[in-house]
Amino acid sequence: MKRFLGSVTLIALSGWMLSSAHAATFGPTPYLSVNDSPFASLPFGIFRLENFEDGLLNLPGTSVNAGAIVANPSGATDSVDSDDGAIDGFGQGGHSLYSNNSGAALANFTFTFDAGVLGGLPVYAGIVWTDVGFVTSGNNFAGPVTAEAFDSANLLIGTIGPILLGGDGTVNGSTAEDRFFGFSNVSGISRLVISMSNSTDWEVDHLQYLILVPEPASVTLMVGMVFGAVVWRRRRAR
Ligand SMILES: [Ca+2]
Ligand SMILES: [Ca+2]
Ligand SMILES: [Ca+2]
Repeated sequence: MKRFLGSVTLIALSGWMLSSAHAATFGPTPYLSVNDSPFASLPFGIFRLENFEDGLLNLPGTSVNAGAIVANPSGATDSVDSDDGAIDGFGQGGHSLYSNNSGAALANFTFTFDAGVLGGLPVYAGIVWTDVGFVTSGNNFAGPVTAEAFDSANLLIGTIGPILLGGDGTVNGSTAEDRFFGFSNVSGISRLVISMSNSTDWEVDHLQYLILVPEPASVTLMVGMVFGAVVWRRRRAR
């Protein structure tokens, strides 16, 4: 897991951005790097990104359905473009999460968030669709993609799609077709699902979420800052 360090210090517990709507959907929108995430630059919360570049899904409190495998760099791998060090129209030099057509053959990736580990459920969560290869209906290298999110009571928060993706007609890692799907929910997102109805040979990347609960180290830092300010004021008062 590669941490998105730029957001670690952005901790403000105000939910003002969420107050205008209890739930919303984001995308599908083009995505070549984390800079294309609508969540990464929000001025509050803790943003976490899983780009699979260490070969693992090891984002805290996050799991995926059995059978999903991380694809290593190869001619057929379709990572988010920037993960191989250059936004150049291709993601073959990065890692992605693959549906394992010859093994588990997944028609969906289901990401589950553990509120106990995270200290609360994400209020924003997203995933990037990057490629499809062989299909069971229609034309190869294209198919309908649907994303859904659910709350802690397993109620549907929202649905995006189905939308036909795969416009490049190849499996050679090209990235112009890659699309971000995301959700927000003020009471939390417990599960994020992305699925294809005509393929078990496809890839996703850049699983991401934002939580409003500070980490213990951050709490310590905040408490330390508040304490320091109180001491400073007392000394100044004398
Ligand atoms: Ca690239
Ligand atoms: Ca990647
Ligand atoms: Ca692609």
